[in-house]
Amino acid sequence: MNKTWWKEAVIYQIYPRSFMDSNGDGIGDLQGIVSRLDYLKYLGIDVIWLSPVYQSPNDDNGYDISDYQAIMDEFGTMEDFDELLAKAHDRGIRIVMDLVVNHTSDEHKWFLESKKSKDNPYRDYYIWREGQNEQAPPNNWGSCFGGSAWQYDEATSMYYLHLFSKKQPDLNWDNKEVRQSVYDMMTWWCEKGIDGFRMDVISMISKTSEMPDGKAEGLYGDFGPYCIHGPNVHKYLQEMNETVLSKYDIMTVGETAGVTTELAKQYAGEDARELNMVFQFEHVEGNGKYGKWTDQKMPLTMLKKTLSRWQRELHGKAWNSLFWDNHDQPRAVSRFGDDRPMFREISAKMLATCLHMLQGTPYIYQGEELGMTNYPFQSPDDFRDIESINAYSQWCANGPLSHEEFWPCITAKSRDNARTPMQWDDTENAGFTTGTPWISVNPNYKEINAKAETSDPDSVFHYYKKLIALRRENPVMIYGSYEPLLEDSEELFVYTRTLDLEKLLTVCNFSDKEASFTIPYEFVGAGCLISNTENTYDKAEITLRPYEAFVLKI
Ligand code: TEU
Ligand code: CA
Repeated sequence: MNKTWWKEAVIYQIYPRSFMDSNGDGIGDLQGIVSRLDYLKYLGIDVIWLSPVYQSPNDDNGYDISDYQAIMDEFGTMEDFDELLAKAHDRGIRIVMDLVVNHTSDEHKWFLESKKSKDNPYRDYYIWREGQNEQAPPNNWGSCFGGSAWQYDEATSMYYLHLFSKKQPDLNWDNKEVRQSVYDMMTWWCEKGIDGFRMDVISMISKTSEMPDGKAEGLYGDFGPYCIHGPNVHKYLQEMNETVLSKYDIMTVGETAGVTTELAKQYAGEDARELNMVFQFEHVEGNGKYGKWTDQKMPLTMLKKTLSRWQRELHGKAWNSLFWDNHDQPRAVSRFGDDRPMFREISAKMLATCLHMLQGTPYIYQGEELGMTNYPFQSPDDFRDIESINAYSQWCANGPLSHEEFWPCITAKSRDNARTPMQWDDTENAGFTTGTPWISVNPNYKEINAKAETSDPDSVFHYYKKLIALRRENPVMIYGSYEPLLEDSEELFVYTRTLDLEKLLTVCNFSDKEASFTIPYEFVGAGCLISNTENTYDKAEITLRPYEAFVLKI
């Protein structure tokens, strides 16, 4: 297996709007990030993945871009960006940009032109179709954010496709000029010195030319089979790789909803000449009660089965990215751990151990390193995210479910859980802003914040710091092969990693009960690399505390 810097790196995701506000307008910004670079350096991360900072009307918080080569006014200027890049580089931290090119904003100049007339030079930059008749869109597809995936446009009496909000029209990747415009833009950023791209829904860029109705469960049909991993997606990514990516020492990670291990090897195989790695979602999707909305936990055996399959099937062939959460997911500790005060810290450390000992590049989402939790939503008015607002309306206010039925599901999964402000200290608004934050701060900031945790050696923060440091000293964490143990246990997640003569045993108790465990013979008496308790592991028969985790090394 080739050794590369991005396999050895730990990545930290910043959602700029919620990270740090420098000027008191309640919105996080680039100077805010600059002011916290030393915090990130102290944590020890190698790379920042910056969620979109481009000009945007913010229908979907920057994932609707109106100018790819300008910075969102609220976040600062291009000078601020250049300063951030330079100061990150000074500290040995690389910056990976979010590349959102499945769609643009409807306020992007390409779309403003495109909708003007059928013969506009930009017409074919987007996906326009005639309706089936006066009232009906071209087909029954529903958008990810509710409603039809087609929007009627009066100027030319045609519909355009938007797999996300109607302010996010999908680009037509079958148009060579679209592809060239995107590659030019990417080259411009690479020339600036950025260190890579996280590619938003990149598995959706190629659509089938026939667009039949999709299987409908509710009002709308599923576009998945016609738009995800479409006919030319690999061709376009290879072209992108040849035209742009291969010319720079950068890393790429594709967000590829619905990806299987087989497809991942095509997108991100060692010799694929497409991407370096992909985000897979099997372990965070599962089957919801109402679409994605559910308050059910995935059984541990299922979680392990999924992660183990990805570990084994990609080993030596493609590279995993490892994550529990991001800006679209609930908080890791609330979802996979236990955010009750008595268990929050220990379960957050357990989850960190479990993830960082797997093979792949770990991604830490801002605040995860503090064990930040889901938000205690009180009413639908608390939501800021378009997905949650639309879902509440579609399923509940104007739909089949009662508030009581839907509320536990939407609050468990709302993307706003991840988007509350970073908790820096115990002063007003958690030190995030001196103004009024754009989204409420989690009321638990007095206990859970960076200031308290950086000064407490036993904190979740210091545990992450230690895990990151261990990665530097233990190539087996990066390149070792993976073997699961106790696959049928609903309490314990246990696996080994092996590289030449080095071997690690990772044991994690995912339950709130004690669990007994027999340390395999070869590890009895082995050294302990890390543990989230003060326990020692020199006897074979042990009893793990609730959420205990440890790693032994021979
Ligand atoms: O997400 C795409 C995606 O497939 C989903 O995870 C989606 O965000 C939603 O949660 C489905 O329930 C990416 C971005 O990460 C997300 O923030 C954007 O809203 C979306 O693309 C559109 O750009
Ligand atoms: Ca600001």
